[in-house]
Amino acid sequence: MQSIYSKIRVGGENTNSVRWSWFRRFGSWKIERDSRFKKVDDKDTARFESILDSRNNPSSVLYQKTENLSAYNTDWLRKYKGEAPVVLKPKQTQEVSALLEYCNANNIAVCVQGGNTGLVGGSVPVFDEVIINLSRMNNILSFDEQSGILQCEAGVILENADKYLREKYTFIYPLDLGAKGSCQIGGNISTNAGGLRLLRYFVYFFHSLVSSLPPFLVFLSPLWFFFFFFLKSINHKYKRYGNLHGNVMGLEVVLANGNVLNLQSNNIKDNTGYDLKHLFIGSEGTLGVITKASVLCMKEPTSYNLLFLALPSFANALKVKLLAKRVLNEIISAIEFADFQSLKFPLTYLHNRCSFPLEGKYTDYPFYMLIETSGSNDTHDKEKLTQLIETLFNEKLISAGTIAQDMGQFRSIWTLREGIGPGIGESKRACYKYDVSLPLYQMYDVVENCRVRVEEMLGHDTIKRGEIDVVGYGHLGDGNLHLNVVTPTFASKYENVLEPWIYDQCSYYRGSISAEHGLGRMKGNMIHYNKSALAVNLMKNFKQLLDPKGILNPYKLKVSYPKNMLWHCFCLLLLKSNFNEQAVKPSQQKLTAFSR
Ligand code: FAD
Ligand code: 2HG
Ligand code: ZN
Repeated sequence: MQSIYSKIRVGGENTNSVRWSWFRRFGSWKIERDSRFKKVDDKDTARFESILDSRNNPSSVLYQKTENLSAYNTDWLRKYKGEAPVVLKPKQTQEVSALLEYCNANNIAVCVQGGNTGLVGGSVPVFDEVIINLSRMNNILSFDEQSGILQCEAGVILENADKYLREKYTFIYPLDLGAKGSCQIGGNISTNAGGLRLLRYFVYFFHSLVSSLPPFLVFLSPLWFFFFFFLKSINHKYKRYGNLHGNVMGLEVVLANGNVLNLQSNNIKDNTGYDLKHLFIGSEGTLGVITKASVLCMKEPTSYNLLFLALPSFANALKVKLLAKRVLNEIISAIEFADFQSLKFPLTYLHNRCSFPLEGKYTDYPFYMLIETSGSNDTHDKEKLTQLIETLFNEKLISAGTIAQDMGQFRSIWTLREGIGPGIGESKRACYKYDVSLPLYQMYDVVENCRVRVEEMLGHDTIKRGEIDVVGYGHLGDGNLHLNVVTPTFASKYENVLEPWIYDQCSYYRGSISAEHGLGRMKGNMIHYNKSALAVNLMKNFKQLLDPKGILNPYKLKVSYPKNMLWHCFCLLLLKSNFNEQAVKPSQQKLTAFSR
């Protein structure tokens, strides 16, 4: 049994992390069904059937009694299972509105579901919440070539939106991710999904008023000041690299009480009042159901290039990234990295879909990078790439490399990278996924620390024997690491070794415990690792305002403190001291990282 005072065993002692472990063990609470929520009965199902006109649309209401609902009740990782007795599939906004109005009036808890590709258990019920699944709301409504704004329903699958834009207008959707064939536009917006292409296609979205707002104003305390404070914190977090906050121009959202909030817009610029749509981007189905979206899309580049590089060390990857940004600058559209342990999975389990693009054995090189450029003049782009490759070889930063010769190779290399998660899935083992933001200089240290910890806690050679794999890959351009720990099964003996240790590491390095996948059920009550007590309290106020009965995605992304006030005050003190004292000196760490 691990001590409650478990410390970061590798990577330095950190008293703050000790506090966090302590907080988590005693401050977290076991999830129990909230007895305020009604269990669905025949009267409720009769109402659902009438709202969705199920007699004429038989697939709009599905029952556990008569159908196998396990695909809706189980998440992509097969880690979380809910028990929704019924799945509701509305076709239009008015139906979503009527369903929510009824559920709210009758205290029926709801789980909002898009493509169910989420990786933090947010898209499946925890207990018997009814599922509102958006897959039938899949119409593309309009596209304006002049503004580049696409309007569509929330259930449109990402790949379909992108295909439509490419084939009809030679435009592209500004987001790309491995789950594109199943995930939906609404789900992407609700999770504020990152992905492979956002490095480049984003728009700065807040003006200086917000970033210069003095924090002390919040103490004047009306809600709108809190709102500004909230926006300010988003602005800080996403200053440099892209996310959907920059590309979503408008939304239609159905609130918990059934009111339809129309925040749709065909304008790129619109400074009329508070920009409420940002509240719903990344809110993981807890503040409203997104039913429509207006998204700013880009003209399709006419020149694509992809470099695949092999490197001897992660430190070199960081140097390559800097050089690439200098030499390629405006044409870079993605910078990804993967260690060789990651690539083993797609190469072993998806070998019919991807192959290794370099000569020799893939295990010869510890790290790989993908650098994609997209532009409008292939000769110009290739010249820049040639210049970069020469510099990389001259400075001995890379061991080998190749450039995709045609679109076939281009796709095959991307499949190798996008296939890491699905490859792990195909191995039929369990996978603990940690999607974290870290300062780049420390990013791979955390993977190495994790290997040491696994060996220390679960027995030496656990990794060598292949019982456990610890792999690291991710969006280097965005400072986003995917640490995946592949184990034989999901079991507390593994989870206790990894959590809260990994979150403590993020805290220690001042990273984020969720870079792009959200908090969901997995990290629902761990928001305190990254947000101050004041910010969490403000979020709680918004939740209360928009969903006073808490029917939307309960038990996830929790923004409340334990009910006991004394405990609450204690937590606040604990958190406050954690935030003030958590001083890791980046400059020193930078030196350590490079002296190895
Ligand atoms: P779901 O999984 O159904 O739902 C996710 C959350 O959003 C839930 O909390 C749900 O309640 C809420 N939600 C869904 N639809 C709505 C709606 N209309 N209104 C309100 N709330 C809603 N994520 C990344 O960020 N970057 C990646 O590169 C990436 N790659 C992935 C690769 C693979 C192979 C897989 C399986 C997943 C990947 N993901 C990635 C995670 C996931 O695909 C994204 O989080 C995606 O945005 C989820 O969309 P979805 O439609 O499947 O939503
Ligand atoms: C990716 O970048 C996705 O491939 C999935 O965000 C990451 O499966 C994961 O851990
Ligand atoms: Zn990712």
